Amino acid sequence: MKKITVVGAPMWLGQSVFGTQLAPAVIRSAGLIQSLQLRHTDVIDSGDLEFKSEENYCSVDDIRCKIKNLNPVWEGVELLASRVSEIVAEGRFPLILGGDHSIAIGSLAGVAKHYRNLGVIWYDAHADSNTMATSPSGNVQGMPLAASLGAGQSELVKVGGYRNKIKAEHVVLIGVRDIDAGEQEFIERNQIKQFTSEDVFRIGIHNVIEEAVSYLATQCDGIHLSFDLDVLDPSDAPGVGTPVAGGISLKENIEAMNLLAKHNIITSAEFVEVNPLVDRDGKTVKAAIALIEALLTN
Ligand code: NNH
Ligand code: MN
Ligand code: MN
Ligand code: MN
Repeated sequence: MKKITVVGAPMWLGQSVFGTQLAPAVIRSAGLIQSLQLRHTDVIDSGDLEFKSEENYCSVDDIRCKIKNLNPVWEGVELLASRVSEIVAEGRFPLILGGDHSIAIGSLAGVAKHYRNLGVIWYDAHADSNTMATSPSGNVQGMPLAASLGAGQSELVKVGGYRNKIKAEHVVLIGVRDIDAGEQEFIERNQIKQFTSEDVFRIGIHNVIEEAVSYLATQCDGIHLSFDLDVLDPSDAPGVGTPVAGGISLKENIEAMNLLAKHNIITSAEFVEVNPLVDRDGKTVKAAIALIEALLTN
């Protein structure tokens, strides 16, 4: 039984496809809170943070404009960092609903304060290890892992008032299959452990999770799960801004969440990148709920 606080982070300015800001409300209206309350006696829904929603509000000659919407994204993730830190300080499990993946900068800033060696399982088709120098898009969505490791734009690196939230040796990427050249270099230089989608097909999701858990469990005093729905095959999760073919099925991902639940090692989690406006038949919303239910079964 966990004491869970759900917080919505309705961000979309970390990328360009309008709609991810609607995910927390849609996921709630599809019954997430009630479903969690069937499994846990102490579930608080603390609502959505209030984020600004105007695009590009820095001047064009500002160097920071190379990063799309830097100011509002930065303000938003600072807010999230404070809220998440409070939740952890209360001894509760933060369940964060994105929003695009830029919010992970805030989640990790809020959580990592409370741990000496926070581990991270980063479930994603992408590596999210770009900096302003390597990003092909300027989207903060593609930078949160690098920023949390201390690389990139100083505002993003210093969210929560400190740098280097996590160490590269405590990160495991799962499901990656669309890595930019600069990211590949970053991953190799930092020796980040990764299981590509090919690895998952080759050795099976069960073995991947077991390996990831034994890699992290001995070194870490907490593990944050950052789950980008685009890790799923687009046939199971069409409602994301940047779908990538050849993903892992919903069934296998649920198995993965069940295993993580069995090991009882996840101490905070976020589910990001659901975009209800490009979803089909609520598939991606329902997938997110099924994954959360599997992770948080007692
Ligand atoms: N790597 C690309 C970029 O940095 C795409 C990132 N998109 C994501 N990341 N959805 O998870 O722009
Ligand atoms: Mn991502
Ligand atoms: Mn992604
Ligand atoms: Mn270590």
